[in-house]
Amino acid sequence: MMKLDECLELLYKGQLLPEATIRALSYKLKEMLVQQSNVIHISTPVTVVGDIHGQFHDLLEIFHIGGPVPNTNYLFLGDYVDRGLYSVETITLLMVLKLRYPNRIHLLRGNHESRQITQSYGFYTECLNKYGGNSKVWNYLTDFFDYLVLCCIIDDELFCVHGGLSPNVQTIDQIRIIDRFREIPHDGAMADLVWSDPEDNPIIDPTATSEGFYYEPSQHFQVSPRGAGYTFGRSVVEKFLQLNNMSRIYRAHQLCNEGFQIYFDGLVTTVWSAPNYCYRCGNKASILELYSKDVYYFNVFEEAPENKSLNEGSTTKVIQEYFNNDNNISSSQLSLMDGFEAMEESMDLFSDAYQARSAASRKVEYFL
Ligand SMILES: [Mn+2]
Repeated sequence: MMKLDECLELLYKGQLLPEATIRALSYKLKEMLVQQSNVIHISTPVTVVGDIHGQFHDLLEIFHIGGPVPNTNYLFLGDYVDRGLYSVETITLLMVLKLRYPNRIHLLRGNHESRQITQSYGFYTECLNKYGGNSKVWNYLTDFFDYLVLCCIIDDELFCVHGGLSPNVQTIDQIRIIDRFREIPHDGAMADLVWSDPEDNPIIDPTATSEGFYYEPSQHFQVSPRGAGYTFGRSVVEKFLQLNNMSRIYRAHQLCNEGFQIYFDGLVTTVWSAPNYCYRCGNKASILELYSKDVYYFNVFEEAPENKSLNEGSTTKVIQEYFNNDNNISSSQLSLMDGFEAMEESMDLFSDAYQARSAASRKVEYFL
């Protein structure tokens, strides 16, 4: 097996590791993580990072603005893969850093660290594309995902998780007894922790009479528009924090235009770390630098220059070529979305151009 520092050298240059090395890394990490509780405890100072989604150049930018491992401690909140073009590079770099500096970097599981989800949102295809049509690397990596921890508690009072709370979880001890070494289930506590979202917008009902036009935001658990997990309101959060002697919740999982979003007067904060998400959303990103439990700084950043050249290069060109070559339907009759779907039928699924275009075509509102 390659030495870890040799792996890091290759990865920081953007190169791929050999299949056998990824197999060994996955095995070693599983050995390490099987020893860890579902809920790990760490201390400040630590920098909290939200979704990366295969945006490898933006991950390098995070280490640039936030400091490299091991000089800075990091907690990643999950969703390392899918959608971006460099999920393999992203997850393998984080894996090697975890093995090399196990106490300096911690990785939680996101809803995309799943066999089922990665088959639909790009990671499976990317593994096949980068490893000669062979799915072994995807198998090694998704087997490793089953060992990732679910939650982290910082300084005994900041609760961190990818998605949010669950109607099946009142106490943190109930999280500790989940059998997490498995694919993420469709429902139940483990699914909710990686899928749920806070909700504090008033619900507007256009059919209501004038005095009942604005409904109070729900205080409780509601069905999620994502089709998995729940949305949860302020009273759910207050009850959970009080019962567990926690002061705040940090989570990721939702795109934020400014890179972070604060709910319920600061009881819940979303950290989002994928700038210009899918190379098209135009959003900022942030990392949350926690110096102590009450002293922190949102380090906001924009996309790495490499993404811009990617965006102006292959994606735009493919889109233009598609419309230029289309003789049957005038482009004005096609919405851009329809055009992308029609195009997917005839393209090489493993090409970077396909991946870039398909990432660019996805909706973001309720994406998984
Ligand atoms: Mn997510």
